[in-house]
Amino acid sequence: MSRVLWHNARLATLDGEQGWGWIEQGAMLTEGAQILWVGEASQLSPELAEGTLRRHDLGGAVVTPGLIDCHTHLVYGGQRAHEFELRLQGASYEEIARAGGGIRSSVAATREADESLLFKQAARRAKALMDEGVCTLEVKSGYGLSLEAEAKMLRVARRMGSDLGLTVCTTYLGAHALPPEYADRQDDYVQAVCDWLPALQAQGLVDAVDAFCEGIGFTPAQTRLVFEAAKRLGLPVKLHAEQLSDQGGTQLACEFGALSCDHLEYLSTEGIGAMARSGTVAVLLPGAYYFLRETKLPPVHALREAGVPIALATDHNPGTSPVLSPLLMLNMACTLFRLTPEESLRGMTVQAALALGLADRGRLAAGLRADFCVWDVEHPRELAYYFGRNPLLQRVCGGKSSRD
Ligand code: DI6
Ligand code: FE
Repeated sequence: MSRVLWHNARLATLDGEQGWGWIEQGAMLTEGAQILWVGEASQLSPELAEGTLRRHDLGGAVVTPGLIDCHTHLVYGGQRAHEFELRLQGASYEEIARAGGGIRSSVAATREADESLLFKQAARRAKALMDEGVCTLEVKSGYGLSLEAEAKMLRVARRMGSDLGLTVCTTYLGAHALPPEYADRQDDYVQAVCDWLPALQAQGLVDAVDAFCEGIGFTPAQTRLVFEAAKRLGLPVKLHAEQLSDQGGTQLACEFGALSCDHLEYLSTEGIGAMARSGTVAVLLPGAYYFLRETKLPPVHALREAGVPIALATDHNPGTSPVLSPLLMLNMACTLFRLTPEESLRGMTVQAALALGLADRGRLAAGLRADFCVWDVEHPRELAYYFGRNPLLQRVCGGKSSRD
């Protein structure tokens, strides 16, 4: 297999518990989709470099691990700019949802859209994320809410993974909202969500299972049934938890060893303790916080103190976070949530990999996937500093450069 040398690079490997993992005069050797060696250029042994087919002089640019967006709802029909206008006139997100808008309006548009259109629209969004350095993307279902429409969404997500040159992890979010045909039959719907899961898994469409545990979503008791169905099939779980209120969903998710709990603005002290004990990642979503003009901050300081890993994601969705800029999320995590630039970059690399249960990426180290970004900056802290500027020079996913 062909070896490629990337040299004259300033590396932020993020390897190690803390710090940037900075290597001022760095080099990296890749072989196919893997990193073979990373270190000081002067330490590269001639034997290892032997047989190198190509050399890329990166001109002193900064290299970081490829970005990982570990929470998105990228596949859906239509858009909801009209609800944005309604909110500007004073309606709340909950009011719009209870009046049959919100998630359910995206469900209607998603059911209507044919698979090729859904793919085309979702691929365009994925490309926007990739243009800012995303190499790995999680995509949730949850706008189909029938077996066939959920399968359609998940197939679109899988196809993005095979056609676009990035890794896509799929998450089944059947328990996102109550579809109209189940009006006043919440428990029957939850049963259906559980019943559909084996078929979806058998089609290879599900990597993890999520639920929207919220006053306007599903109760912890209903969420438990979904998690039990996941557990029976050996699937990992994650949860939309404590976004608009404290339902105690986090403690439940941690009982099931959840990979992550996401949002967490209303997370309690008990919830934090449960996360620390189960090693569950806290995924913070500043885009939704900003777009809903929330004022209750997630308990960042307490999460940090408890040693809970903190990840960041776009939560791209048509209702509460129509953002397609992972770099803006780095900035907002600092300005709104007071993360440090280093924590924010770790949140979209090292910790985001943990939130997806992926051990083969998120840092620059020998043996990991060759997923990395080359940036036109002096120091990686600038990635969180600028907003509205995209300094990406090239993105390499599985050893393949966006420039080739
Ligand atoms: N993620 C979700 O699933 C809900 N909020 C969030 O941050 C709502 C998505 C939507 O309104 O379509
Ligand atoms: Fe979400």
